Amino acid sequence: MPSRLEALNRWVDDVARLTQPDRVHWCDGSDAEANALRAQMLANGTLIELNQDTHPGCTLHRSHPSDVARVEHLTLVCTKHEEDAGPNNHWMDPAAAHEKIDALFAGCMKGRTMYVIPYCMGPIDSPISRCGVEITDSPYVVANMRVMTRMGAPALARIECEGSEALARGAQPAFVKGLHSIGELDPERRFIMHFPEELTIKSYGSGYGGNALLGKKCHALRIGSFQAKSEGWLAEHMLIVGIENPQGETHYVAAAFPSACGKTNLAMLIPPEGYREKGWKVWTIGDDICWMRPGADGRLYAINPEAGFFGVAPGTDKSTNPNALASIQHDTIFTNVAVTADNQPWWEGLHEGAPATDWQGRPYDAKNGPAAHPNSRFTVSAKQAPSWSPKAEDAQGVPISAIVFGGRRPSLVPLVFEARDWAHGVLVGAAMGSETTAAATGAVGVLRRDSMAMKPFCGYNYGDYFAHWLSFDKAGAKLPKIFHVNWFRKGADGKFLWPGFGDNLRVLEWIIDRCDGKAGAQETPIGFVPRESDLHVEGLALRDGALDELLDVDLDGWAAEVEDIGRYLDSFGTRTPERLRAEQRRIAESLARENEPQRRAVAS
Ligand code: GTP
Ligand code: SPV
Ligand code: MN
Repeated sequence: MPSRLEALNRWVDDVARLTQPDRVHWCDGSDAEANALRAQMLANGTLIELNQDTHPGCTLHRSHPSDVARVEHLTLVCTKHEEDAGPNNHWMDPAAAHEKIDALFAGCMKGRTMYVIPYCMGPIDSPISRCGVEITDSPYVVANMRVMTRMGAPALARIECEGSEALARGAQPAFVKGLHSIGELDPERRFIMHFPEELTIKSYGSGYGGNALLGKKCHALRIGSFQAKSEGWLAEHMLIVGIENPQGETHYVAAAFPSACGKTNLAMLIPPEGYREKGWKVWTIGDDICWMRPGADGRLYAINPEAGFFGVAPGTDKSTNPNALASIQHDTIFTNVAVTADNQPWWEGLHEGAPATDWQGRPYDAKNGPAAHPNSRFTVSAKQAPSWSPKAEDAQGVPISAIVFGGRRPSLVPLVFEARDWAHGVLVGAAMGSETTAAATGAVGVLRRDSMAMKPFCGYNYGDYFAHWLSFDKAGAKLPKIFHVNWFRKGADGKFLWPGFGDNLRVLEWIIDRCDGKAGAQETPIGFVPRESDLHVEGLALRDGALDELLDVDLDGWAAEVEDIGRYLDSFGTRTPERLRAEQRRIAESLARENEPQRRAVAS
């Protein structure tokens, strides 16, 4: 069923000529197609059937042991001018990049089937949604894209319709073109190249997650952020969650945390018992990516461009994320988890069962490290989450009341604080830092700046990106308030001070009440911080002094932090907006003023 759109057929023909597959298959997204692919993958070992009595429809995929996470050092942004990619990206000249990667693609699909996957990111009828086509030689990618995106015939129809409209206007069809091959899975020849000016992605040599499911990070964030800048919207690495209070009012919150820092968990949070009894409910709109734009009333409206969750398995348990655990009991693809003796999926942090076979298929032996890979994942349709919101299918999106930034900060950064205004909030997002996690290859636990949790995903110069964020502050705008949270503060004993998970609702409640002008706070140089009495923590088992520590603003520590933030802003040179530098100076001066009386007191 090739397309009626000539530009699409021509590109598919060109790719087939380059990669030389034995067959070309256009994916229609039907059940019959999915079942046939699944049978084929079970037969050749790409998928392994899990216990069908306990986990009907569930399968396991073991990726190549060297191919288990995103590879940031081989992820490139290829803009005409190097400064447009910025120091936050690895850059290559577009012509050189095409030449280099096309040489790898040449003949790489011989003996394989080439799948053409038309997909839509976002509800199929939403004006905020955008379409793409991924060409891949991996049936595992097809199976995942079917869960993660609106894939198949309806997406193709939208691409054709938009393409004809564009041609009628004298413009070119504007779907995103993604070309992917697992190649020979050689880590030395593993490139993920983005050509934002051409709406093109080329990924070679990986079959894993964000490297291979091109609708996700490559399209919805790297190409998406670039499109968003030129069209006046935002493509962000954020969850979207609805918090319904006992009065039945729902506030929507968008939160940016780096990879493996708690987005899926917060998006599916179950309120603590006392809150549940009073009638609090939590609704999931999205767990990883948020596209938002100003509506006619000046508020920001958000959609989740994805249709499924590609979630971190380790740590998912009844006690931490019961909604996620309930979602993945059937019709789920597991990648790189361990299995129990009776063939059920297993990972570290799951309290039921014990591992018999590790993620590489070896008999489990603690000497080999964790049974499940720390970045092992589940792929599941969002519809399977008990907390899935009907509003997630709304073409107009949901209005955002608060934007939250956060990362893994073992020290210094309080549990929560509120920015004074939008410009201060943009600085708070730009200055975000977090310890690295297993979601990308490389060292784990190293503190790095990760502005708006977009370091690996911003498809252009961070300086321009900060300016784009600031540009939303204009007449008539009713922007969300901006906050920063830190669930990962540790005490002297190295243990987390805050219980996290469901109890994070206590912090969200304060955030929402601040938006409604109903909660108190103390003004400090870094923003508004709740006093102990402003948070509802009755009955919560916190260690002695923990809350005091969690809400403390260490002026000396912050003075050093803000100085470092200044150096970080300087690293983007003249692209960093002056407004942001002024904000940084304002906070540095305010910290110095606050410190002054203390210093004098110590001296006398
Ligand atoms: P990506 O899919 O990589 O973007 O990750 P994510 O941000 O969705 O992270 P996720 O919610 O999957 O959490 C990753 C890890 O952090 C899991 O092992 C969780 O158990 C743990 N985690 C999540 N929320 C909390 C929290 O509130 N406190 C603590 N201590 N750990 C948490
Ligand atoms: C992340 O790393 O932020 C993820 C997983 O959400 S991946 O799709 O592999 O990028
Ligand atoms: Mn993510």
